[in-house]
Amino acid sequence: MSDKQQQTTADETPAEPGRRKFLGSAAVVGLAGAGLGLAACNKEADKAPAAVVPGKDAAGKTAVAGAHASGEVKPGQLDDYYIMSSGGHSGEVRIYGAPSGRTIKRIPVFNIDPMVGWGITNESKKIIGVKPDGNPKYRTGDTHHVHGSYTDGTYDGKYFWTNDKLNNRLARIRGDYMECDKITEIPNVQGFHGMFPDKCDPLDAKINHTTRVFCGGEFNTPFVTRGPGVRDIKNYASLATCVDAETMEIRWQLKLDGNMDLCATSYDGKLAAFNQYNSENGVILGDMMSAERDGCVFLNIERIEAALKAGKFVTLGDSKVPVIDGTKAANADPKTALTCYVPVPKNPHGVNITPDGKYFVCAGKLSPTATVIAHELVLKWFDGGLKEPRETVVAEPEIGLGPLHTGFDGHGNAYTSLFLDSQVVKWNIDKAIAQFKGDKQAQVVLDRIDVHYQPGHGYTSMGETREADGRYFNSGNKFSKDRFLPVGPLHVEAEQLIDITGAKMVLLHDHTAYPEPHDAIIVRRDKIKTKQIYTMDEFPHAVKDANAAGVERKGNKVTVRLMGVAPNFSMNEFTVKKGDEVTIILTNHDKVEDLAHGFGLEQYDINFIVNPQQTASVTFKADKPGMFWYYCTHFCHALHLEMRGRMIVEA
Ligand code: K7E
Ligand code: CUA
Ligand code: CA
Repeated sequence: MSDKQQQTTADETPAEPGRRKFLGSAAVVGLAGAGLGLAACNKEADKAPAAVVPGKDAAGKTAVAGAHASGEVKPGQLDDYYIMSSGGHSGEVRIYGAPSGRTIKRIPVFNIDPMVGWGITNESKKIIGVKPDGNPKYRTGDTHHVHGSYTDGTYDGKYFWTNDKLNNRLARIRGDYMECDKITEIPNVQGFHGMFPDKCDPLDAKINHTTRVFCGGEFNTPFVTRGPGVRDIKNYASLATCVDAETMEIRWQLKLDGNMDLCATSYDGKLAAFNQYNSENGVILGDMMSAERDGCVFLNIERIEAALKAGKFVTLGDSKVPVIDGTKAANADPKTALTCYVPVPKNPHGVNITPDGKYFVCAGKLSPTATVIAHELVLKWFDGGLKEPRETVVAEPEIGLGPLHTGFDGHGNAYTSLFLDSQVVKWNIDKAIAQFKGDKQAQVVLDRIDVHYQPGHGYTSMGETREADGRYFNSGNKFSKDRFLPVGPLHVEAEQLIDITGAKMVLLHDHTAYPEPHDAIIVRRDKIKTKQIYTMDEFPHAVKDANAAGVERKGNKVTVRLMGVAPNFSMNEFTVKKGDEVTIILTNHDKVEDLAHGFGLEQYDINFIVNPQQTASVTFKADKPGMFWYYCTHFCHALHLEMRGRMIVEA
């Protein structure tokens, strides 16, 4: 940590955003107080981290500045948390370790990845979908959010979902193999942005786990009219979509006024909230910024499901998805309304729910405020107990410029990224509510820390669960100039891990992220249970033994069944004819963890791997005659280079 950083972590007048006076570092250490914050943390750094249960200290209490408090994870040690991160327009999902910031995995989802063969193997193409020519239907995507499945209000490690803003798809990642297993294309929308799984079922008290995933449409798009009417914005609307978590089929869509940006769901399953920055329904920037207030719209899930059951929906174009009317005009009576539109200052970005389930926090973006909306008051509005939706607002503190996303520590504090201020601000929710009620003495803002630079998303360890533990806040910064070695025009993104165990936030370290992550979640490591070896039976087409292996011809379709056992393929040579459609099926017979084989076929643009006990296949046209080596691309053995064979294509 530089001296500059120490000096800029403190703010003499935290309640006044925009006016900052900096204390000397000595004063900061003094302020840190009672064994927490800077002084304590630096001391902790000198000790070797003790073995602890993740999230607990050695005595089993919720950890404060415990293992790895310095952010250092020594060689051979494991991280305490998984950071499941979006990859932005790389189209992938990444896994980092926290606190180290080490990249542990990149999961191809909407992109093409030659390393694992995503978009190249038949199995992955089946998930992505193919065009008539057999190529993947899409090659690109734009992931912004990753959220996990819940049981009892916390992660169960079963699934993770991510959105594709570009081609409007929802993808699911299996928590056991950490691989994408399903992708659903969402009809009738553009700019599918915010996404959040529900946490339990409001219709069935016995279901305390995720059964639905809510997806927002950020861009208003032509709703009914196709053809010349597509230019007329009077025909535009946005749709929220509900996807079944298990089947990944679409259950319903809901037509809304304005647009949807981010999403959060309540812990009781009753509400899903979307912040809206374009209540104006504009198509140019000036129009989208014209209103002083936009909104946060709440969906009453129970009532929407009832409307669906009662057949109160239409369908659009070729799509069979039921579309229900959630517009303001159709939902004026609170007692029957499906939706509640709460006015929130100018172009808000981000909506998050507190770990106790009581409050939704919607950040202002163009307003220096965060709006706190009480969950029970939204329900009260739906019961007819409030006159105006705005009466659900219980606080609206000024916290700084360009507030975007908020994380929580489980101790009543919120941490909001301030894009324009290049800071993260820590503020207290109860104090903000007291201030809103008129308590002028209430000290709402507790701390600020500079980040480098311009943070977008920020999120806390377990902060989206009832088990928020207040250990780390990760700031996903959008600009990194001068933070890393210059590498030409394209800059890497700067992720900064902040210790939030003390009264003052402490920057632990910078780590890099290839452009360009948005949201992520920090999941305690015991929540995730992965399998490192597949079961051969999971693959119906597995090449199980020597009898199954070999070459089979049916007309001009040739199937080549191969086994891989380090350092050999089961065949050193096979012959096909020019013009044949060749399918190669490869099963990895090694059972040793970490022993993958690859299959690269020279000049045929084929490249994929098989993990232990996995089967994968490719299909291609043998359109070039000659001899082509196939070789193992993944280092597997001392004789890995020798693991190869020849494909002869006869003219
Ligand atoms: Cu980048 Cu969540 Cu798409 Cu905010 S979003 S920063
Ligand atoms: Cu098998 Cu390298
Ligand atoms: Ca607006």
